[in-house]
Parts: sequence; C-alpha cells; structure tokens
Amino acid sequence: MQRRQLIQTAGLTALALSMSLASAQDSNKFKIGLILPMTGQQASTGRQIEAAARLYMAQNGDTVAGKKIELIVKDDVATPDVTKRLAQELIVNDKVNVIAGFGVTPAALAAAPLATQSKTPQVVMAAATSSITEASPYIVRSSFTLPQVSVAMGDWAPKNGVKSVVTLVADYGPGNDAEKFFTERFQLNGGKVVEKLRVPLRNPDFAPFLQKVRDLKPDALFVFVPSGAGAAVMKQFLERGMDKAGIRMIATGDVTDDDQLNDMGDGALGVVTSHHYSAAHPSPTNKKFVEAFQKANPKMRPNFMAVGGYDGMRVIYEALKATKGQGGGDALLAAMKGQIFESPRGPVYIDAQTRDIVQDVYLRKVEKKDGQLYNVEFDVIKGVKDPGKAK
Ligand code: VNL
Repeated sequence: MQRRQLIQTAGLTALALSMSLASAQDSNKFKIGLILPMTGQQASTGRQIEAAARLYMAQNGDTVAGKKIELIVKDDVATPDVTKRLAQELIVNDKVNVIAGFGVTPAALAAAPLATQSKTPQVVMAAATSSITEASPYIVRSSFTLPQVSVAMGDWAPKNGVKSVVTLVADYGPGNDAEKFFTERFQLNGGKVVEKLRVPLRNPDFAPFLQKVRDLKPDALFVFVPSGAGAAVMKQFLERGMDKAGIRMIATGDVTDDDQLNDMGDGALGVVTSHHYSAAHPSPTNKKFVEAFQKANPKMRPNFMAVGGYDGMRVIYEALKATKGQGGGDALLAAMKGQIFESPRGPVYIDAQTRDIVQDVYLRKVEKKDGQLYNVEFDVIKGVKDPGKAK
C-alpha cells in the first residue's frame, strides 16, 4: 500500500516537474484554456461566455504583471469525454496556466481530476451543481449554484398565494439540486409539492409532462431547465393554455434567460423567477457592462452566463496581478480565494473555504421596458452562500 502510494506520488511529481520545466519556456505568456460548448444544444452558453471573456480582455488589456494573456477557446459540445480530452491537451501540450469555462456540470466534473493532478486552477464560469467545487481543491466558481437561487423561490412562493406546486426539472445534477432545495424550503414554509417531474436533458419533449401538470392543477409549476432550453418550455406552457387554466409558472432565472427572453413573447409577462443576474439590474456597473457588451456584440443581450465569464476573467486577472506574474497553480489559487468585488450582478466574493461565489439573489418579474422583455428585480436576499454546503 505504502509502496504503491510512493510510486504514484513519484509519477505525479515527474509529471508536475516536466510541466513546470516546459512552462518555463513560455514564461512571458499566461495561457487560459477556455473550454465551452460552442456548438450543439448549449451553444448559447459558449457564445455568451466567450464574448464576455473577450470584452473583459478588451477593457483590461492583454498584458498583466508583465505577462501576455493568451485565450485558447475549445469547443467541447458539452460532452464530458471531449471536455476531458481537451483539458488534458490544454494542460499537457499547450501548458495553460488556468483552465476555465465549463458550460454544464458533467463537463466541469470531467476536468476536475486533471486540475487536481496537474495543480491547475479550474475556474468554473457556468456549471452550477452545488457539489462541483468539492470535485477538486483547484476549482473556483464564478457562476452560481442551483440551491443558492432555488431556496429564495421556496420562501417567496408560499407568501404569494402559491400553496401547491408541481416541480419540473432537467434530470441531472443542477435539476436535482433545484428540485431538492426548492421542495425542502417550500414544504418547510407549509407548501405542498404534488408531484416531482424530471425531463431528459437531451432534446426534451415537454408536452406529456405539461399535460400531466394540467391534470394535477397545482397553483404553480416550478421549473428548472438549463440556459438555452427556457424558450421551448415557455412556448409549450403557453400553447397548452396552462396559464389560462390557472397554473402559474415560477422558475429559476435559467428559464427566463436574457439570451432568449425577448423572443418569448408577451405570454412570458408576469413570470416570477429567482436568480443572481438580470441584464436590467439597476446599478452603474451593470449599465456600463451591458452597454459595452452590446456595443461589441450588437445582436446579443448579456445573460447570467456572460457575467459568470466576465467575473471569472476578473478572478484570473487579479490572481495573476497579486502573484506578480510569478504564481504557479497553488499561488494563483490562493490569490483567487477571498477576492471581493463589485460584479455587474452586484457585490460578490469568493468564499475562501468553499471556493464558491457568495452573492445577492433577486426575485424578478418579467416586465416590458422600452418595448423589450426584461427580468425586473423587485426584492433581494443579500450575501447568499451556497446552501448545498451548509451541512
Ligand atoms: C448548468 C446549470 C447549465 C444551469 C446551465 O445552462 C444552467 C449545469 C447551460 O450545471 O449544467 O443554466
């Protein structure tokens, strides 16, 4: 046992040594490997994050602490096998200093062991299952967690006339988190969960599920689907006349995603969601961010994925500055922990213990502003830590 451990440790040390020697050749560069779904079902997430990362670089320069920042973008099609191969290639061949991105939970989890073995910081900018940060001590998250935003809805709904609910979630990590944490809090507040429905992540057909919800006739349907899938749910919800049958939709903000919201039509008006970012967040920092983002990307409105990418770049840049360009993986990671700053979403910090982001969570209602649909914030819960780690 001891001997085996010794050999394993020696192997890893050799790997680390060869990597640090190789990276010395590239010592005037600082490379960020950005692994994102640029094609396929989650492509909007990749598009948003890449655009935001490039905006951050345009605004803050591509030389930091004497290092030239190089962004290497790779498309993993949100497929964990591909993520793993790309992370391996980026770490071993390209000798990146940081891996970042990760549009979906399985992708973030697939890269985690490589981050650990090579001591490479892994900045998760999108994926939002609570447990992700526990998959490697080298993970830092700039997005959010589903428990963080779902609990707020479990408090709001019963106080606002919603006594019975059916939950409908995408059947994987973040959906399971949303279902569990919304349900627990809603029931604690006296609400009744009539049924819990799970839809497949890949090419879901919502019709049979919504038919079931119609028959059960709860006060509201609570929904989580990942960014990019919200418009399809909304369309079928309205086509089936669920709202006219007296069933409200409540959801996490993934459903009324700013990337799609404006094309959902007036049927989406009045839908209440809980989330950490709205393009309509009324702060000077956000106004500047949205303006600059839209100037650089005229056909896009930044969504919560863009903000996760933008803030993730901030975390990397500031860690590089703090380590004066000298930092290896461990030093960079240490400099990422505890960062506190004003994000376009509001005030945030990276919890030094959990490496997860602590942030305000808002209740928002879809309203029309200047002829466009927005998630308009009407209440806030300050400084929310991920409740998934509270135990
Ligand atoms: C995840 C969570 C992905 C929330 C999402 O959109 C999202 C995930 C792509 O952890 O897989 O909105």
